[in-house]
Amino acid sequence: MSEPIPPLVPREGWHVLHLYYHVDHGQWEILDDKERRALKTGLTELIQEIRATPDTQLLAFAVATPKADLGFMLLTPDLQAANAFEKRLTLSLGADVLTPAFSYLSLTEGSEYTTTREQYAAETLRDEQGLAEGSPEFEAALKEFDERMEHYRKHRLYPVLPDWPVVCFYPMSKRRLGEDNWYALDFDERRRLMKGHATTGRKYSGRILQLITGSTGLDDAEWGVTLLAKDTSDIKAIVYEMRFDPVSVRYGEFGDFYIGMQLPLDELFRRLCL
Ligand code: 76R
Repeated sequence: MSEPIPPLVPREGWHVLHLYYHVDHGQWEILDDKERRALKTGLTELIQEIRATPDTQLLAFAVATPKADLGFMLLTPDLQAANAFEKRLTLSLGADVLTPAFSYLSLTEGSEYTTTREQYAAETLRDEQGLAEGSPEFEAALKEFDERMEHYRKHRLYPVLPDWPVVCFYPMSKRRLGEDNWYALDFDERRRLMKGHATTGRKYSGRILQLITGSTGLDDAEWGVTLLAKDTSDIKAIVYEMRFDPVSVRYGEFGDFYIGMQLPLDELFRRLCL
C-alpha cells in the first residue's frame, strides 16, 4: 500500500476556499427521480461529513444573481483535505451538473498592523489617557488589552462564522501604480492609514462580520474579503463608506462581487430547482 499523504497544514491559520457553481439543468434533467434523490442525499451526507471534520466549517448558499447559482465557503487547516473536498463537491450531483463559475483560495491571517502591547502602553495609555506607567489603572487597562487582543487574534486566524444569511465575497488588491503604490509606503504610513480604516470598520460592529483572508501567491488578488450580514443594506453601506476611506480611495482595487444567502440544505435544493 502506498504511504499516506502528509497533510498540508499552514504554520498558522486555516485554508479558505470560496467555490461558486452554475447548475446545468440540461444535465440534471437527463437523470431520473431516483438518481436525483440519491445524488441529493449523497451531497447532504458529504456536507455533513465535511462539517464534522475537526476545525472545519462549510457555509452553503444560494447566489443572488446568475453570476453563479450555488456557493460554498470552506475553512479547513489541511489543503490536501480542502482539495479532496472540493473535487467531491464538484462531482457530487453527477458529472457536469455543477460547473465551476468562480473560485478563490486564501489563508486566514493575522494583521501586521495590529497594535502591539508596547504601542498601546505608550501611545494610548500614557500619551492619550495620561496614565502613569505601573499605576493600578495602567496595569488594569493593559490586562484588558491583552485579553481583547488574544480574542481578536484568535478570531482572525481561527474564526467561527455565524449563520447570518447574507454572504458577500470579493477579491481585493492594493494598487501598485506610479505614485499610488501601497507597497512603496513605509510601515508607519501604512499603519496610520490602516488605523483609519479600522475605525470606519468598527462602526459596523454587530452588523457586519468581516473576514479578511490573504491570497498573495495563492490566487489572483491579494486578499479575499468576506462580509457576513443580516441585512443587505449593511453590506451596501459598509462598502460605500469604505470607498471614502483613504486606503480604498487611493489604493483599493476590486474584483467581482458575489452575494449569496446561507440556507438549510433542503431549502437550498428547492431554491436551485434540483
Ligand atoms: O481586523 C481588525 O479589526 C483590525 C483592524 C483591521 C485590519 C488590520 C480591519 C478592520 N481591517 C483590516 C485589514 Mn478591513 N476591510 C476591508 C474591506 O471594500 C473596501 O473598500 C475594503 C474591503 C472591508 C469592507 C473591511 C471591513 N481590511 C484589512 C485588509 C488587509 C490590508 C493589509 O494587510 O494591508 C483589507 C484588504 C481590508 C479590507 N475592516 C475592519 C473591516 C471592518 C468591518 C473592520 C472592523 C472589524 C472590527 O473591529 O470588528
